Amino acid sequence: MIITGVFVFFSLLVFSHGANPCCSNPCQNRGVCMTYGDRYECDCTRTGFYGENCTTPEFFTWIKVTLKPAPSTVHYILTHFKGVWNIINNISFLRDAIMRYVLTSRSHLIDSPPTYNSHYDYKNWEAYSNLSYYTRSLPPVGHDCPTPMGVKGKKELPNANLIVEKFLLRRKFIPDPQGTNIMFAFFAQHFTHQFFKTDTKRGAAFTKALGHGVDLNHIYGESLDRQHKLRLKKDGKLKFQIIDGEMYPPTVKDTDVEMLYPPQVPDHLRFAVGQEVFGLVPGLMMYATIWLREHNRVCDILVQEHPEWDDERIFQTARLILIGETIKIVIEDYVQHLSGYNFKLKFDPQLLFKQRFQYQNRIAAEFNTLYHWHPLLPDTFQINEKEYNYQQFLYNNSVLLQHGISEMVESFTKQNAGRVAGGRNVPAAVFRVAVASIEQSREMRYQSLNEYRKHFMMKPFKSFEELTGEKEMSAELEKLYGDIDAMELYPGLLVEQPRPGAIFGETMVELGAPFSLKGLMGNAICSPEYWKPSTFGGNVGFEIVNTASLQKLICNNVKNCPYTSFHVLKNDNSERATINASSNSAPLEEVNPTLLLKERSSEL
Ligand code: ACD
Repeated sequence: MIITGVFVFFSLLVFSHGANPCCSNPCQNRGVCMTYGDRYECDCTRTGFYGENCTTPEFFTWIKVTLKPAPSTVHYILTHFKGVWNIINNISFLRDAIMRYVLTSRSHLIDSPPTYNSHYDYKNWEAYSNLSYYTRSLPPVGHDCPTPMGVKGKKELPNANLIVEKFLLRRKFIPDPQGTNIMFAFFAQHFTHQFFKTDTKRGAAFTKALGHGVDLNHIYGESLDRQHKLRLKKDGKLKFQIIDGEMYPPTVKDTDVEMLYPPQVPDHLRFAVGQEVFGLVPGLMMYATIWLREHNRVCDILVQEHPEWDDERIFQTARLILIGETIKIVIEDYVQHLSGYNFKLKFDPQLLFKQRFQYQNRIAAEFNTLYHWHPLLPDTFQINEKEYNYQQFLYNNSVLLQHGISEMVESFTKQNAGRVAGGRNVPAAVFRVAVASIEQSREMRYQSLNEYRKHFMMKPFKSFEELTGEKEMSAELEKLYGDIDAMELYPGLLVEQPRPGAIFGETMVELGAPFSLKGLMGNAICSPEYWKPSTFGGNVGFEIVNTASLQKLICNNVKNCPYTSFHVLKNDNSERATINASSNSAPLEEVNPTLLLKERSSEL
């Protein structure tokens, strides 16, 4: 009786006023829609546009819009003309100016301070201040809208299982044409699991990673309690154990920290690290081990520099150094590789010191969703001569001890990862994860792919054929969704036509780059007050940050200093020649990493 009454009340409320006029997203160019009874108004303040729907450009906006090249043109220029870029890369004021432009133009697309969350589609203090939520770039579609995408498309979205089966599931492994390797895939998974930590008990809208960025909680633990359990309390170091003369993480028994392992895993293989899920894949534990070694190595250096400092200060300073190293590696190795640019990206916080830029970050739910790059995963994992299927590989830390980190690095560097965009490349092993990505996006009431494209300054797709660049999938998608303006974000990103020879389509880069660069450069260590030698224990620590690279991280911490990179060897001989020149057989103590790196510098 009461339930019927409540239903009638809400029905009257919705139908007596007609549908919410903001459901049709009438306000363009980032204008904000607000209802007044049955009417709406667009708030065009500081959008550079005016008029009822914020569609008329002000004079300077008109000039900017007219002169602004399309993202595809910019991408083409950045990925071609290698000779010209080689010159520009060596003229520091030009390289700096371009990098500054990349950073500011990307990060200005992210609202900072953050605005909405998955439960609030209007600005309010709760949404701003409650760090347990992922923020949102676009507010959720109103519950009172006629369709899940607002007003476009059908009343019900197609079955999520069907979408994954028809468009996302791998038929035959499609290697990434940019040559991305498994070393990259595991780095991505390891690195992002410090800020994508959905609080599944509370729902997809919530996060357990309250630092909202690169704070290395995946190394040091999210809580102070976990951190202290992982610390040795001597010379700033983390606890460790030595196996066959090499450093590995301590066990759960040694630390008393919680880790997720199935019951059959024996005690001696229950390694304990900052992130509780890293027992899942040996690739994650490999990186956890490498960063553990790096932390303790940096502590040794700091102790030498500062014999007067206590354990706490050495620990805290080493953490800041590792944060700096991570950001440097992510920009100059990882994003550089993904971009495919001939322009050489640069990590230099000083570039932003005279710009309008906020040193804060809030992880967005959409960033988490778009980062579901499961097509990267291969069908099996190859280490040296041995091939592991998923069942043999998952939760199997014995892989680390059997092969050692050096062999793992060598093998993962050689193995191709899959192409992310273009459709049909998600391995069957993670079928459920892909379905969950779609279902959670719906639970959070994401707006359509085209609304996200507009928000990130791209033209909306006019047809499914324009989205996929082919006829078969696009015809089927059209049947299921009915309208290109009702296409969902996550499946849209994965079926999008990749750029020529690239891992991603346009939308992934144009959405992913702003979230990434804002998140990396918005870190406190990049701010003017932090970015100075004393923050990092002096010039020696500052130099560690400023010269960090993936290859150096490996050389300094892995026996035999194996060659590594985020891509498989290219087919050009120059790369092979430099690697052959530096044989991989010298033990770490005998190698001068700097010399080795110089030899390898043409590829680094
Ligand atoms: C640019 C630089 C090139 C961008 C190329 C690809 C970007 C695509 C997706 C995101 C890539 C990487 C994410 C890396 C780091 C995330 C850091 C988050 C920190 C909170 O043209 O702008």
